[in-house]
Amino acid sequence: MAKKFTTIEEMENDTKILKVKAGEVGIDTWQDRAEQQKNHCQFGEKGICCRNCSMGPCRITPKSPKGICGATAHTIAGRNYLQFAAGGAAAHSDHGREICYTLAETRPDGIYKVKDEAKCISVAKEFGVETEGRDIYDIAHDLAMQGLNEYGKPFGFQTFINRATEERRNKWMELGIAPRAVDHEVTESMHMCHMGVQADPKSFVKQAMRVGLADGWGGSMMGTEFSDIIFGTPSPIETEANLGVLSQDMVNIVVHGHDPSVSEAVAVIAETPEMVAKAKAVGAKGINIVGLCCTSNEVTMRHGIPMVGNFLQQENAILTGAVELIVVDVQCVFPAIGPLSKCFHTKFISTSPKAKIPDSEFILVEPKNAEEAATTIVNTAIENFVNRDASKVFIPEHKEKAKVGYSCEAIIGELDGVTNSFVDEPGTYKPLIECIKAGVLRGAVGIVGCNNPKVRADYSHIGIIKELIKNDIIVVTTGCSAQAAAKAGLMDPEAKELCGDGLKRVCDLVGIPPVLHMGSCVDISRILKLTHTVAKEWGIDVTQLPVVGCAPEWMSQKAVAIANYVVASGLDTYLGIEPQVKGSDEIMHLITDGSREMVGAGYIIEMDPDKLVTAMVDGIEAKRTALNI
Ligand code: SF4
Ligand code: MSK
Repeated sequence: MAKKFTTIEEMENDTKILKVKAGEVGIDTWQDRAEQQKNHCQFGEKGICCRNCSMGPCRITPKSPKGICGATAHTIAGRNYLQFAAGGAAAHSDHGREICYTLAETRPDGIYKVKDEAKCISVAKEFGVETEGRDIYDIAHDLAMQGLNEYGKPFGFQTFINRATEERRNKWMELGIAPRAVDHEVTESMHMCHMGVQADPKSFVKQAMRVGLADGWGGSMMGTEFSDIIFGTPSPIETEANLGVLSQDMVNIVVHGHDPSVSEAVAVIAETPEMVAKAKAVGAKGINIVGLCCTSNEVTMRHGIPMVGNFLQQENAILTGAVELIVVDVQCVFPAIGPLSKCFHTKFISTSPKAKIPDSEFILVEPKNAEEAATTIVNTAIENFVNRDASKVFIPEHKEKAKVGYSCEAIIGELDGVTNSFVDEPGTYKPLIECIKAGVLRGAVGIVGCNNPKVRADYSHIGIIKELIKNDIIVVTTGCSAQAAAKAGLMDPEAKELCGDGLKRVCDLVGIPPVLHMGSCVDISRILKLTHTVAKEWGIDVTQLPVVGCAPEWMSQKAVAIANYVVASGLDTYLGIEPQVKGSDEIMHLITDGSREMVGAGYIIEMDPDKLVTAMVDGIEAKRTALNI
């Protein structure tokens, strides 16, 4: 019998029921607050409000076309845009820095170990760390120091740019946007944005690319690779997604945020027989860890821990009344979780000094105390199980099966399994390239990014992905987009039934779903590595690949940093939410056609998801025509 996939309407109906529950306990949710925030300030929307000094704030109107200092709409919008990108690069890269510190604390008998020794050695070699005849932990600790050095080294560029194609590196050098130390790029961006410094629109856009590249090929890539070394490089694994993964009769713990160090420790401790026995002693059947946002992506890729939801589902998870404890690290955590958790028995624990949240209990989790802190957290959840109020519990039944864990290494591993059918070159993407050349696959799209209340939650992600796979375009995805796809069943290998004939054949042969989960937001660095390796193996520039990026529902500063590094890395990026620069036609030109002139790729901005996906398919077909394939 043909599989029935969860529809967006079914998900919205679950949300509606949970929203009624919110009303019953007297708490607001994002839907209420989005309504209250309407209509957004147009100066902010257009990027032409400046409050970079106390002579202002200055706002640009036809009657007041310049700020008090003389800054034009182009300077102000460019400055705001660069600040946005720098904020995103800072957040991602600081996450990567924390992972370096975790790597520095790995021990054979500790909670953080070196799980992927081969990757530790190969990455260490890239960083010039001596590996011959040395203990793996000595190598890992030296690598951690080299990684930390990438943040503040006085000279040179990010080490990982050596993974990019020569053409891209030359382009970055020629334009003066090759990424130096991560902290240097963030600081210089903020300096440029200070009152009375940079005023040239093009320079803001170029620096936004540079700080983005420091994120993508620096902080984020270290976050990904070093996490793989510590927690294991993901390989295909089965899991489930959506609110139905919460359990009626187990202790439910939600992990939320981005840095996997906390969630990994919690997952390891929760699996111990002592903890399981404790949970049983309080009447539960066991411990059920589930994830939200990118922390979820990290632990699902490595342990198959179910995904309870994405960004706009964080309140829904608590509203089920079935969550004993939610533990958060950094980024994308609504402060609203504080008052909301108080309406239920849910314990809310924050763990990073960078993200203390009112109405949460703060338990510091650092590499040195992670085991002890995670034990306290899991114990707190177990003890709280008896406080669950059955009359307040509603767990929607919807959940979908998903096959996740497609790191670059895993994709190559899957291709190797069928190399003889295509081309006998194991350890390469050659079979994939041959499929694209032959037209069995028309191309690939990397769909990433958040939810945004400005558009229907998950609607664009799911609709666009369905249309792409129908057109034989394979999808790789990360972040909240990955979770939207998983909730809709698009990561179930059965989703091949929704594909065109070519992609369906590939899914059958390789044994993959048509939508590949590549991880969290920092793991977009995996997509950089994949596309640049494919371009090298194909022998063409990245800009020529029938491959594009898409962020249909983005909202965060991190998304702008990502969009900048994806474009500067040579891939057109399709945005379903407008960047806040509309008040300056110069900046708007520079991030679209202007950037195409500079780096061979740019943004395509379209709020209508149907038109956005049509533009994407046309864009891919145009690249195919240009390649004569
Ligand atoms: Fe106004 Fe210029 Fe100050 Fe901005 S920097 S607030 S435009 S005076
Ligand atoms: S969690 S940055 S809402 S993708 Fe990475 Fe999701 Fe966007 Fe946060």
